[in-house]
Amino acid sequence: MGLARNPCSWSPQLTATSQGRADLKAASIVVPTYGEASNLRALAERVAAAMAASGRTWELILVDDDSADGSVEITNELAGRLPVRMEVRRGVPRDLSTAVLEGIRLARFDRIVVMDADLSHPPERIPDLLCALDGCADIVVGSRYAPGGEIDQGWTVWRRLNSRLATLLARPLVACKDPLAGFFALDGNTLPDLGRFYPIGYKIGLELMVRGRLRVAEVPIAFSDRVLGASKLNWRQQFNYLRHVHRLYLFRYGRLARVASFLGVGASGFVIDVAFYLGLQGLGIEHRLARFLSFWPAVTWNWRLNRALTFAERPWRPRARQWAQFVGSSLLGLGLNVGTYTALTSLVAFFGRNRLLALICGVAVGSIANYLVANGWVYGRRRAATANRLR
Ligand SMILES: Nc1nc2c(ncn2[C@@H]2O[C@H](COP(=O)(O)OP(=O)(O)O)[C@@H](O)[C@H]2O)c(=O)[nH]1
Ligand SMILES: [Mg+2]
Repeated sequence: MGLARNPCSWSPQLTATSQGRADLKAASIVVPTYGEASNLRALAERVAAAMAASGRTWELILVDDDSADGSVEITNELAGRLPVRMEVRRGVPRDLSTAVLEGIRLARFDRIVVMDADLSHPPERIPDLLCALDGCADIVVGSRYAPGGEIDQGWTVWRRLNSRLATLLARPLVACKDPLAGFFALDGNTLPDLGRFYPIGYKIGLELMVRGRLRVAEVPIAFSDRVLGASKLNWRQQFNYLRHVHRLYLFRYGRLARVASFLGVGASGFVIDVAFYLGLQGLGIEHRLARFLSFWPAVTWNWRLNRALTFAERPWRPRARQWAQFVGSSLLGLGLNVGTYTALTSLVAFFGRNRLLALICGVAVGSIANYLVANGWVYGRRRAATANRLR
């Protein structure tokens, strides 16, 4: 449900009229933290002031991945005067998204707000998010890109572009102008079993919206960059975001997305094939041998990418055997491709005159066969408990 079509979208009127009954509803505020000691006091105090103004009962749950920076001591001090507690996770991989899921699990109240610790998300807007949630949305996003929302004025062109492109990629998944926001309110009762969520990386809000099939409303916020502490966003997280989005496409668009992914991987494999074919000849290798050799990196590339992307949610299978099966299915596809071309051009006069069309038919037959064998055999169809482990 998008902003324009959504009767629940935030508006000043909605906030004002909801205020009275909303006051009765308590909220748990969940914040993942790692190395945020310098921000915790200001965060707790600003949350406390905002919640006091709204008249709601509240608790602040910090889910920390064992930061060795005095965060626990500061939280203990805050807990003496405010409803703040910290869950310290040890022995699990450090991860923002699973920290948020843990916080949601621990929340005492149905209404849950998730936000960052670095004060990029203004705590003063929490009551507005909660009021909008009292309309008819399942999740209310504190949105930088809804009308009236703002990003930090100091953002470089590169950062703006990066954020816009990443947002654009996720837009077909959910009708929300800021699907990557980390500031949102939801009702714990509308969430499916938390075990059904498999975020890879930072974008837990997107995961909840898409897999939870939540109805979304947006409240504009002014996002400001952190002043203290350091961001944990890195290149690895950005790469994981691409993997995450890819999985969500598979979830949302099913077979269509899988076929598109398979074709995309095949196209990228073709580039590898040509690159090796030309490169090896550049090294002085004879062209037929270069053709034979370039097949292997290309087929290996395709196998690995299909394993990591196209069939990412399929059960785990031993690599060597699966690779051999993939090579077999590729050779079968190649045989059908060339066989179709040969049969059409030698048996059908029309294709004899239009050999390029015969070539296209051959590629189509080979690709369809490849996909069917990969889908039904190489990567297996059966779902298992391991289906969603990360590879
Ligand atoms: N528990 C936990 N929190 C994290 C982790 N990485 C980041 N965070 C928290 O998630 C929020 C957003 O992280 P931040 O580094 O500000 O990311 P950015 O806003 O995208 O630059 C902050 O509150 C961080 O402390 C992590 O691995 N574990
Ligand atoms: Mg931040």
